[in-house]
Amino acid sequence: MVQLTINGKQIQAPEGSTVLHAAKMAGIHIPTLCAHKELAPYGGCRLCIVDVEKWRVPMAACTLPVSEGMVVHTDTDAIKKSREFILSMLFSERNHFCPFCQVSGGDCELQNAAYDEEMTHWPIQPGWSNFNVDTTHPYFVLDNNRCILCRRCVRACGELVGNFTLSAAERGAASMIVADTDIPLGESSCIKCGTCVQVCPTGALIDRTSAYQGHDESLTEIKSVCVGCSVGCAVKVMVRNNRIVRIEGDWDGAVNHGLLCEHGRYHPVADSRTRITAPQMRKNGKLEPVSWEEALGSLADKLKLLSGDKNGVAAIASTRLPVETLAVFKELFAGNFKGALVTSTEEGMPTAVVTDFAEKNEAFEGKLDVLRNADTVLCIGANIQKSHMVAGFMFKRNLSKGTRLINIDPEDSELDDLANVALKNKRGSDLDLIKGLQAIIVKEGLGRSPLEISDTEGLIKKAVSATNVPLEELTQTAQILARSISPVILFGKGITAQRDEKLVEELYRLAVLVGAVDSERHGLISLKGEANSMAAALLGLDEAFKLNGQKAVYVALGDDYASKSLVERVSKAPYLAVQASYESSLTEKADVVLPVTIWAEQDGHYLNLDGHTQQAQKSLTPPENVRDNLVVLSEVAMRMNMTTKSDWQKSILERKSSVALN
Ligand SMILES: Nc1nc2c(c(=O)[nH]1)N[C@H]1C(S)=C(S)[C@@H](COP(=O)(O)OP(=O)(O)OC[C@H]3O[C@@H](n4cnc5c(=O)[nH]c(N)nc54)[C@H](O)[C@@H]3O)O[C@H]1N2
Ligand SMILES: Nc1nc2c(c(=O)[nH]1)N[C@H]1C(S)=C(S)[C@@H](COP(=O)(O)OP(=O)(O)OC[C@H]3O[C@@H](n4cnc5c(=O)[nH]c(N)nc54)[C@H](O)[C@@H]3O)O[C@H]1N2
Ligand code: SF4
Ligand code: SF4
Ligand code: SF4
Ligand SMILES: [Mo]
Repeated sequence: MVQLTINGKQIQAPEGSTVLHAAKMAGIHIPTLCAHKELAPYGGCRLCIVDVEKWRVPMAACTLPVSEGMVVHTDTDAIKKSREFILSMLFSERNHFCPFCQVSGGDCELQNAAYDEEMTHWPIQPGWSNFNVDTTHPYFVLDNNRCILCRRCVRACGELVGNFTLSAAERGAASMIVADTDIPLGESSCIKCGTCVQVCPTGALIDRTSAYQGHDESLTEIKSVCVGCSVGCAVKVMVRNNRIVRIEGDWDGAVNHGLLCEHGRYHPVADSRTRITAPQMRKNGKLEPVSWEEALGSLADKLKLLSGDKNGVAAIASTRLPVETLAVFKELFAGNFKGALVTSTEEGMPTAVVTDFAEKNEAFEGKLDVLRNADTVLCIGANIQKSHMVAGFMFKRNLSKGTRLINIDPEDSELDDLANVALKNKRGSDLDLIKGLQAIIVKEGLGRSPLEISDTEGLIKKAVSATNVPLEELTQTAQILARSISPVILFGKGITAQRDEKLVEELYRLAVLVGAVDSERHGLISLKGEANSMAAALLGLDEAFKLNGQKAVYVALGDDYASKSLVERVSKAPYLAVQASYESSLTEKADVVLPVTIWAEQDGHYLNLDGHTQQAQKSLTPPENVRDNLVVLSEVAMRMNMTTKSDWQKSILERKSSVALN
């Protein structure tokens, strides 16, 4: 600890911390613009200047390390004057005619900083020139005229997202934020995560859908969880008049630390599917609106007739539903129709083999945080450029600093462009490939722990012939992995959909062999699928959905998309009941349709891919005649004279989890 004094207050701060940080800990406010808690200190805007006794010139507090006995002043007349001058310069360099700007009046950090200094005008004559406004991006607008060159956006795109799309072109006052080689944003390498917009302190980067929809002050902020995939990013849903205006990443999020991808930030706001607003029943071949009483009554009568018949009903639920709902769904169908086919829309494709392996071997997977410090990442059967993108950000940001990426995928993917090695193995040849890698490492004596292999040469030969990958590439991969200090292995549906538990077992052995997994590190992670994949697996809702003459099918789809294959399979059922939020080719085929809440209209818990249990909060009031997913299932149960008493917290413990739950 270091002793220093700020504004006469004695402060203790950890060695290596900045004066800005020390002041903050002591409750002393120093104004900033370019600083951001998730970004490395930059010292660009100079707004945080402070006086240090015995030092000749004021210093930027955000980059100044604390030192023993340092005496700092943040609010001397000289500092206040300098701060006003800095702000005046910032205002006069570009077009900051605030009344025309979308963030004016509370949402602009530049304007707020000026008001904090009690400035009413700036004395410097504006000397700016006009820049073009880039409106080519589908989700946001870049207006360099409002830019203060704090470079938060540039730093966020590189340091956090690892996409390196943005940079500053030209020098000094002519500096401009540009995408790639100064091409339109809409044609650039941008992956549309919106992080740059979230960090921009001014109106230079503004969101298309929420612009001019009211100040943040007039929005209600609800903390929730993205249900776009199993990463489980924490979000802040910004609501006005029962409408989602914008979704932001929650900087306090345990998993995502503020980041989101396009699917989390923009897709839910842009969803254009048609809501179902009243229960419907097929009458004379046509779906017609009916009352809840009639729809539920007729459905329960049908189900009662089939009760006890194990081939009477098949039921399938979306893994986007809260765990509370999934647990009641299971209780209703598995409990009431003993032996019936009761599963989830993912049919265990991304999870079944993982959970099966865990049942014998305890929790063997690690937490996503391990990716932050990985020096090598092996992606196998996982296209993280497309799915689970925020998990990808955690290591993509380090690729320019020396972290190596190995991608194993039979198909060409965007991940190949980032990879040091991209192996194009034959589809389904992964078991031979993994064993081959083990054999090469053992043969070359590179293993970090012992592994008994009887026929190394045989396995290596087999790997080459089965995978069609040249020996040199396999050897290179094995050597990179084995020589890494903190490797992590990520696997996805390319592996798990092969439904071969052996694959998980051999990946685990490889992970132990190269030190990805040992007593301290847990660098083996499966990506899983939708938001509650993990919960569905723990509830045992992971069987393949193979119909064999069931007399009725119940689909609890919620707000999920219906896959073509599911629609095909259920369309032959003699009776089809669907609880869904949106019209689709599935609801068109149903005999009874029950309109239910979407993700934002219901409360519930989600178990993300690395075992975090998180709570999604209701942000919107559903349309009048739409009911909660959980309530609908409970009402069906009640009409069948069942009471649902499901305790999901207990139910998920019936199976062993592949990762520690927290
Ligand atoms: N943004 C976004 N994220 C998502 C989803 C989404 O729709 N959007 N969907 C979610 C869902 S439901 C799921 S299930 C997951 C899926 O996410 P992932 O588990 O990453 O699965 P895919 O994206 O299908 O990528 C699987 C990769 O495996 C490759 N592959 C196919 N066969 C083989 C093989 O034999 N061997 C190897 N080594 N590779 C093979 C494919 O070419 C593909 O690139 O993503 C979830 N995350
Ligand atoms: N044999 C086999 N069966 C499987 C799987 C498998 O790998 N193999 N995977 C399982 C898994 S993990 C899953 S999640 C399921 C479903 O598996 P998926 O592969 O996810 O299903 P899709 O057919 O893509 O169904 C999604 C449908 O919704 C549409 N859709 C999705 N997102 C959007 C969107 O943002 N906008 C619009 N307009 N349309 C969209 C798609 O065009 C598609 O028609 O299948 C499960 N069943
Ligand atoms: S949206 Fe994301 S990828 Fe695109 S420029 Fe902004 S931070 Fe970079
Ligand atoms: S666009 Fe925004 S975040 Fe980027 S440098 Fe300009 S003011 Fe800063
Ligand atoms: S990574 Fe998954 S959970 Fe995170 S924002 Fe994207 S879709 Fe949502
Ligand atoms: Mo999935």
